[in-house]
Amino acid sequence: MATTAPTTHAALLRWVDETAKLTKPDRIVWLDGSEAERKRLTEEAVAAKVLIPLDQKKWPGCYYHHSNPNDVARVEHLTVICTPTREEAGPTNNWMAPADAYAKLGAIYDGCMKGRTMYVVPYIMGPPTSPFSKVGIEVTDSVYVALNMIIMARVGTVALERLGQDGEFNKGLHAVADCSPDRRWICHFPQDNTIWSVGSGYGGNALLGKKCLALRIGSYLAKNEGWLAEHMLILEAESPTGEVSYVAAAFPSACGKTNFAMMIPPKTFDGWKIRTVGDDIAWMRVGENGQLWAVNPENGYFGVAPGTNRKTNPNAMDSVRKDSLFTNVARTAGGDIWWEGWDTEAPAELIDWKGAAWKKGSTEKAAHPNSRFTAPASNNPAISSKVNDPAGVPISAIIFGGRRSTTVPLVLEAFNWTHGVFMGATMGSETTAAAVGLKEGVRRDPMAMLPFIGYDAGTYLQHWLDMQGRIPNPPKVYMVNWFRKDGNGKFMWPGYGDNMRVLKWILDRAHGRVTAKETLVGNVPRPEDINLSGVDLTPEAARKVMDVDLAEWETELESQQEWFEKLGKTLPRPIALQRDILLERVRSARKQG
Ligand code: SAT
Ligand code: MN
Repeated sequence: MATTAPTTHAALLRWVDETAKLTKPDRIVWLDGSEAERKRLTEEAVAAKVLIPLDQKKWPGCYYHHSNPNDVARVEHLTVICTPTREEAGPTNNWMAPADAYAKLGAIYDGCMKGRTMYVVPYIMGPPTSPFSKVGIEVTDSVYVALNMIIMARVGTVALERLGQDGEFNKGLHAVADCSPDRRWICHFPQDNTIWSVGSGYGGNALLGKKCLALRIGSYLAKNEGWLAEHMLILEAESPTGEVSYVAAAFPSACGKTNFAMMIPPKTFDGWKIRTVGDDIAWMRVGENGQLWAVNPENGYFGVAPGTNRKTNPNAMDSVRKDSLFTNVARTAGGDIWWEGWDTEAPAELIDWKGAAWKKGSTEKAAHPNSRFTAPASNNPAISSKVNDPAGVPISAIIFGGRRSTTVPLVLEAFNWTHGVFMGATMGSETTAAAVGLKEGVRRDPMAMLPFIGYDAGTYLQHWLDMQGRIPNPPKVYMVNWFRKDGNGKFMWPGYGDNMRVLKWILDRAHGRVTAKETLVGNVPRPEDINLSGVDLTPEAARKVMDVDLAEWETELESQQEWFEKLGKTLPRPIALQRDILLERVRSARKQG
């Protein structure tokens, strides 16, 4: 931690100086990423009542944070792509002209750090020695944000060293300022490699390396440089014979990415090991053998707490045992924590996420549905040994998944790359608590990237199509759905560890070991090729959860029209044609009965 700049990078010094002139902090502190610094910042945060220590015997190095109750999730309606033209941002993003955005936010930043400390957080997204990695500098007025960044990215001297005298860096200006929803904006300037975020301290809005750099700015860079920046977990699967494979999987926020990335296989899969490379973001480039190689740009997990327990995700529970931060979960006066979906029932009394007394039996939730843990990846007992490999890991399969109570079967394999891109482009999901102010129901969420594509969505889909020409050895593409419900509104598939059964089939297919059955909308497993022994499922339910119902698919494909119209004239023609072909075939099959 230093109050004089530990760098001679002229452009960086100039930018920090300009930022300080605008925000007028009392003190500037540069982070070095040391253990001593983390301790000191934590003590400062406790003294300022930003953090509350948990019981240090039970939760060593763990602290609690209540956010402002008005600031608990991403704010898509206030998230803006600031490109010279509206067309570059496209129909799915909010847009502001760069000059207007700089002026509007500049007025809010003006003097907003008076009386406060400005933390300068140099960070690397990606393994420190990887050519894939990117350096960012986040300037923030929030010690809570600085401490989260220390967990989520590689922070401090390591980043300044990588930057050298004149390296390229993302300029991220963040201020919680007065945390007013009326003065809250998350603005991205892809052409300037700049992010301006104000008025929120929440993860996806404030930890600028995550959604803002690794996905929104990242996707823009990826299109220009010929790679993919995606909202995907990366997992490693080792079979009992020692075969190691990697898959990348996209699910919208709060649909179980962290659980899938840390899955424990069921008993009948004795000898299988699942390890985590990443739980939220994948940067993928063409590498050796013409395969797609992925790195996880992050260094920690910012996971949804409710529903996480020793049964659903023991590796996550182990990951949060020490040196972790908890935001908006429930706590006890004695420094313990609890949330809905914990292993045991709620204690008689809690302090709820707003800081109010809570009694067992209350109809209010004790933890916020989007309450989070921030945990160092190195705490995960199932971490892959490849997380710091500069080359990344070779991807055998890409999986797209949504939260759908009907229509989408447990697993569906794409016929080819274009069909796979179509599957990703038309992914739908029922809304969750990870973002505020969304209409209930199915929203189309291409590649789970709707809130994160930093440019025009149709152009993004074209980029996906174009990648085929760059990947000599492409992964196979799948769609999965763990969330199908029966006639009584009950989930049919047990999910969690049992998702291994689906993953095993995907790996068998990816390695060319089993055949599949072709349906009109994609390939599905033959019953003998998917191991359902020991799963809590009647044969009838097993059939239903994997069923392709053509009447439902006709409705599904018809309903995609509205989404395609929204995408407008940059929607790639091959994607529109995919839909036409599928719809024609489904209609004629239904006519024939
Ligand atoms: O809230 S975050 O954007 O950080 C996490 C998520 O929604 O995926
Ligand atoms: Mn996410």
